[in-house]
Formats: sequence, C-alpha cells, structure tokens
Amino acid sequence: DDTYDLIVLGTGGIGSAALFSAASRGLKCLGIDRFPPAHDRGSSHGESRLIRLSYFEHTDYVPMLRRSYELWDELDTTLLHKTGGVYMGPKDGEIISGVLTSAAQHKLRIDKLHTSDIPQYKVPDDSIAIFEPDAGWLPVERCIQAHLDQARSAGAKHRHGLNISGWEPQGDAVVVKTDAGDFSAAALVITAGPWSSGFLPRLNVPLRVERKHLHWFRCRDKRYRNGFFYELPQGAFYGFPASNGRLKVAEHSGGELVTNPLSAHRNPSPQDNERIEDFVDKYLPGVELERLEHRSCFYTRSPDDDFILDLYPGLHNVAYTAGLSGHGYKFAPALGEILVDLATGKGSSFKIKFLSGSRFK
Ligand code: PYC
Repeated sequence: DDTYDLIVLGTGGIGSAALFSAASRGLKCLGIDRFPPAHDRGSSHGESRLIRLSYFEHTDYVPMLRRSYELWDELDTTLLHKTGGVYMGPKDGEIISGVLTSAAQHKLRIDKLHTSDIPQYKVPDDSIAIFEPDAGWLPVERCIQAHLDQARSAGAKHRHGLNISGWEPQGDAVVVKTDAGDFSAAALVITAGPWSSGFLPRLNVPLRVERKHLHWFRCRDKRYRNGFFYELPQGAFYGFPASNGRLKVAEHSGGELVTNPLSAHRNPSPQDNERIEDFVDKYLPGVELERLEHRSCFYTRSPDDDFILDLYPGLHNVAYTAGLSGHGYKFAPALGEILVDLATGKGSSFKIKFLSGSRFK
C-alpha cells in the first residue's frame, strides 16, 4: 500500500533526520530521494561538519542546538567529536561579538585565549581568540547513514533513485509524484536542499545556490586538535582538527553562483585556489602548502542567511526547511524533529518565528 502517515521528500542531511524522527514516533513513513544515501551532489558530504553552541548567527538558534546535542548523543554516542573550537576575529566583528552575546544570554562556557596559547593559529593584531569547549565536529556521511539505518530499523521505508516531478495536496492528503508512481501521505516534509526552489513554488523567496570548495592540506603538526573559525578582512575561513596527516579547511565566504547544481562544474578557479592557499600560508603555520584533496559542495542561501523553517503557505500538513545557508547540518536532528512536529500539527516549542517563510515580505 503506497499510503503513508508522512513522506519526506529529500533524504539528505536534514531529511534523513526527519525520517528518523517520524519513524521513531511510530509513524508509517517513507523517505524518497533521487540519489543514494550520503551522496555528494548536494550540501552534506565531505567528511565533516562543525558543530558549535555559542552561536554567533543568532541567539535563538541556541535552544535548537542544545536539543541537537542531546539527539546526536541519543542517535549514536560516537558521532559527535567534542574537540573544542577556536573563534578568531575582531572584537566587534560578527563572529566574536555574536559568540559573546550568545554565551552571555545562554550562560555558555567560553574562554578567552591568549594568542600565545595557540601558536598554531596566527591571530591578527586587531583580533582576539575565544575557545568553546563544547564545539566540535560531526562525520557527516556516517551521521546521515545512522539516521537512515535507524529510521529503517524503526520501520521507515526509504527509496532512492526516484525522480520526483512534484507534489500536490489532494483532499486532506498530499501526493508525491515520481517516475516510479505516486505516493500519498497525510503529511509531507520537504527537505530538498539546493533543489528547494523547484519544490516550494509558493515560497516566493529567492534562494541563491553557491559552489563552495573543501580542501585537505598535508598537516603533520599535532597541535591542530580543534575546529576553528576565522573572521578576516578577506573573508571567513574555517577548518577541522588534523587527522591522518591531513587538515580540512574551507572558505565560508565567497563562492560562485550556480544555476543548476546537477550540471555545475566542481572545480576551483585559480582565484579560489589562491585565496585558500594564501589563508593557509598566512594563518596556519604548521600546515603544509601541499593540497591532498579537493571536493566541492553547495550552500543554498536565504536572503538573510538564516534558515527558512515553516509550514508551507496555506497547508497545515506540509512543513519544509530551505536556505540553510551553509550552517545547517549540525542542527539536523533538531530540525528533523521540528519538521515532523510542524507537519503533524503539533506546532513547535522552539522560538522559530525568526525563521518563518513570510519574514521577507
Ligand atoms: O556552520 O560552523 C558552520 C560552518 C562553518 C563553515 C560552514 N558552516
């Protein structure tokens, strides 16, 4: 029978978590995706994602992050690597002032560092460094696989390799149309990443898909044990603890606009390479300028870089998130839970008004 309590359209980073949340509450649910689990065509691949609690982007993300920390541990205690994170930037810059504001409002643990404590990171003269012990990283592909495996163990169906042509409300239900037939459910969660605009015609908010480059440089220096995030005049850069003689580093800012994520080329331009090499050269003195690997992924940016998380206009049983703007993966379990709550009429106990789809009007 192809009728479900809930369907998840798109089982990448966030959809896999929504499917798990739905299945673990005993809902009869189906996840559908065009690509196989933990694929590299969207925004949730490339070994690792940062997780941080003292959130500089907005203080209202913090309660959702606390919930995510709990849920990551419930899913599998080996996923979240709490290595601590170092933030570096001007005192009144976006990152440092945002971290301090969130820490003060939510009473979070942070420590000011002396730049001499962290010689492996070069801190510009006008900047300060803050350590957050609760920050760390997540092995993104393993996390997606864990959500899907545990969703299936709890009874969810998962189908990939299906082209989804669209969805529509039909009476009280919602029908998802695919090249393998139609599937119907009482509720729908849409988590389509860079393909969101095509599945959310009534959202009417421009989403910009940008290509971002991930680089792994040789690093034999054992002092790189933390996640890190730099705000510099030339842009924002971040990276991970070194492991197996490699350190992953990337630029959060910049990136080319992409019109079709499926056909977009994946290569860094000479300028992309120059920017990352210049960053590594100037700010990570123990990292060697030998690049061992490169991959690319996409950010889907909302107009203000905050997530969009809401019910679909005019429907009480269709919830979506889109425009996670390159900082969403760490929230996956909390977002999955909130999306299922919204689509099943429970509302949310989190403050999510600042993420509403109508805030741009
Ligand atoms: O959310 O921490 C983050 C992040 C860093 C770079 C991209 N996203």
